[in-house]
Amino acid sequence: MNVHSSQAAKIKDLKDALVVGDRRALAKAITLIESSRNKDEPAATQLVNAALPLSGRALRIGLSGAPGVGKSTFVEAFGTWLTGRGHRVAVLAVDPSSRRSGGSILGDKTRMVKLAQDPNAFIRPSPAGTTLGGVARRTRESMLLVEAAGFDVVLVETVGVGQSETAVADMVDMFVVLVSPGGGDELQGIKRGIMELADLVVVTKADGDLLHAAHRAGAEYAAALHLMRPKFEGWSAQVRLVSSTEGKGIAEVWSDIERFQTTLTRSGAWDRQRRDQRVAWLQTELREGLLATLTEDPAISAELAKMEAAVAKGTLAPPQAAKAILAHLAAKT
Ligand SMILES: Nc1nc2c(ncn2[C@@H]2O[C@H](COP(=O)(O)OP(=O)(O)OP(=O)(O)O)[C@@H](O)[C@H]2O)c(=O)[nH]1
Ligand SMILES: [Mg+2]
Repeated sequence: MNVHSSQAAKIKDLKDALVVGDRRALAKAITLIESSRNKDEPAATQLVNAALPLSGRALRIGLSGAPGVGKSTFVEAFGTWLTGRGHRVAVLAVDPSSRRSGGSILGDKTRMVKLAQDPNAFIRPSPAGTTLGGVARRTRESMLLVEAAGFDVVLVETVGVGQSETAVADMVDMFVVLVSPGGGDELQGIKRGIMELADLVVVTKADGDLLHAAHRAGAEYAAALHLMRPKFEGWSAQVRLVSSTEGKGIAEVWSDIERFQTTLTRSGAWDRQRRDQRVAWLQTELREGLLATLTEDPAISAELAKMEAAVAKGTLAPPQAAKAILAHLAAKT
């Protein structure tokens, strides 16, 4: 057997094992696609390809919110509620800011004690990475793997910083923004762009002393959302009050999600969004691949540096420079 076919056999074994619910195989498969080593890339690509026909049947939900808003506690409450109803829940994260070498995972695990031990749940912290693009790409691929492994609800969590919300919104069916009962002040601080991505807003910690504030914040968010153009025809973003610690509002969140799915499925927006996301993913890969090719080829990257210098000085127009570099690329192939 040559090297290629033995590798193909290994990938097939790995895929077969994860499909029948072997958690270690799933973890190993994700580790493989997260590997940034060039030599693992062909195997990783094969694996994602093998998983693709078995993926796509899960409900993909993005969760975003500022640090401390209660994301992990919500995932614990919502996730265990779902597994209690027969769902299999995978939790993935996109967090380019952290190296995730210990501290944060530990923090998450202490907030998700039950879910972390639940045989019907799978929790995977954010892959390490320097660029958001790299982290997001690996999370997208992991999503296909957990779906192939039979998880029917995928929660993708991100901290509300920078561009990570957009990256997550681009890979999920429904985007949920978590906000704290801080109300007015916080509303000012939250970037409008994030609220525009929201299909559902969850006001967390709606319990005890914070209950009143949560109601007030809920009304303010509802008023603010009312002024925004709906993302999808027939669906305006809802606001839900939730107490993860008391388990209140969890069932309502799920019924919102189900109504969202029904509404979008009926209008065709559900499939359209999935299709658009697949094409956008291809375009992202192409863009990144092209850039990598440009910088990896010594001759072209030298040319690129020269062009950049000329563009920086203002002696060469950027479109002209781009054309010249593309001509080099075309000559190469
Ligand atoms: N009263 C109350 N406190 C909550 C609730 N949910 C979370 N908290 C508290 O809020 C704090 C932050 O909760 P986390 O779940 O760790 O928040 P997070 O958004 O995951 O935070 P990061 O991972 O740091 O971004 C903790 O002290 C929780 O106990 C809730 O429903 N009610
Ligand atoms: Mg957390």
